[in-house]
Amino acid sequence: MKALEGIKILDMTHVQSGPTCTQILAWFGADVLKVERPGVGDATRGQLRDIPDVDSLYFTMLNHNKRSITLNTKSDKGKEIFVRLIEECDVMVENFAPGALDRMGFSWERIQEINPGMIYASVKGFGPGPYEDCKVYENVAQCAGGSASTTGEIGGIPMVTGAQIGDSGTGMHLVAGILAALYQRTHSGRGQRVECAMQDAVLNLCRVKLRDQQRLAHGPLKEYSHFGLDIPFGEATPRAGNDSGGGQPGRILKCKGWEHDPDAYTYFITQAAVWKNVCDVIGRPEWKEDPDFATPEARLPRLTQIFEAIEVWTMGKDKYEVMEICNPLNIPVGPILSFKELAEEESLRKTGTVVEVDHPERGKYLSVGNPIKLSDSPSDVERSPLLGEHTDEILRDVVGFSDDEIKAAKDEGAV
Ligand code: CAO
Repeated sequence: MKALEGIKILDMTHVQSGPTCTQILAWFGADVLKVERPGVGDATRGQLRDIPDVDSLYFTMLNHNKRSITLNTKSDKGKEIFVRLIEECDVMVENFAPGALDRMGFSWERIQEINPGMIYASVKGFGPGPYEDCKVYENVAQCAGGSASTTGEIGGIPMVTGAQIGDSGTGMHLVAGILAALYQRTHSGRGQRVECAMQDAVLNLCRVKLRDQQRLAHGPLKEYSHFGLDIPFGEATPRAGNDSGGGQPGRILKCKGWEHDPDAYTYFITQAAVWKNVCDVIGRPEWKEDPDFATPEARLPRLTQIFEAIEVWTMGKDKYEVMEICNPLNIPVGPILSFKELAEEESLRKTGTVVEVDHPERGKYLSVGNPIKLSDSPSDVERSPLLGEHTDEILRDVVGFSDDEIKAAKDEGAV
């Protein structure tokens, strides 16, 4: 048995945020029925294609372990089938533009009438307020959720980050809400509405920046590079390059080969508890007792000088050597790994975090498997469905249609 075996998900999601959520639920063992418009499907099937007429990697990497049914939920017959699916499913997940499901005739009130046990989960760009009707994509959420204003070089323009915190980040938040609602339903017997706004999810992931915003009222943020460089703080949490977001100062430093390898860098944290080890490793034993360097407080105005000295040492080692030397000394460091290196990393293949999947039309490709490991419910990654691949099967097994009814639905263009 898988953790969510027996749970049926009516998957009305598209693009990235919603599909991330339902893919995790599928990996936990839920039966995810992805509803797609006949002849069209999820827009990402055709976006950023690397092979002509084949489902894109964008689609395949976000829709593993799901079944696909095509259904025109705006036609009369399609609505009738949709009602049957709502009756049969435990959770419905959607990330359409605000109001799209209401316009189809399926408001939350109507869904509750059809199935009082239904958990109805939505991603929207913004929660209730001035922007609630806006359509939102990843980078808009990163900007509106505080990430962009706090990411980038000191004095530089706001930057978005490669981590899809707006889309996949919100999808992961929604997973947590759905699982909590499923658990509450075991006591209450009732479904409920689960809502997650992309702005809120990004803001949650940037929680420490709101911490710093409030600390600013009480003086400079001494762990930021600005402090040692005498750069004045403004009214808001600033962009801070690669400064550590926590209480232990850290920076990205060059390693051997940086001149020709764009990823020959390491993150290096001057953890207070192992400061003496840092001094020994970089060949500055005198800093262990020097009052200008011996305590974390004394080091704060001198962080740039300190990291420059550490970088002289890291530039003589490759990023893996830095890791091998520092790890036994409990000095936290991390090599900057490229996607080429991650794709080839054997340990990630062994844990199923990076998997090779076979697809009937595109052949073999790499994907990221389930990053959440359950000891009693391992995740096997199965390829994404072709558009409408399981329409007949779902109409028969879930909706309860006979072969004649399936044919009639097809003739009407409902599926
Ligand atoms: N049968 C019939 N109609 C269908 C259908 C089906 N199976 N599936 C979808 N549709 C219809 C919708 O009802 C909608 O119609 P109306 O505009 O008439 O209501 C229409 O298709 C398009 O839906 P949409 O407006 O959601 O799609 P879009 O491409 O214009 O916008 C997006 C995309 C992502 C900006 C928007 O869906 C959105 O803001 N979603 C919420 C935030 C979000 O998740 N953003 C992340 C996107 S990346 O993960």
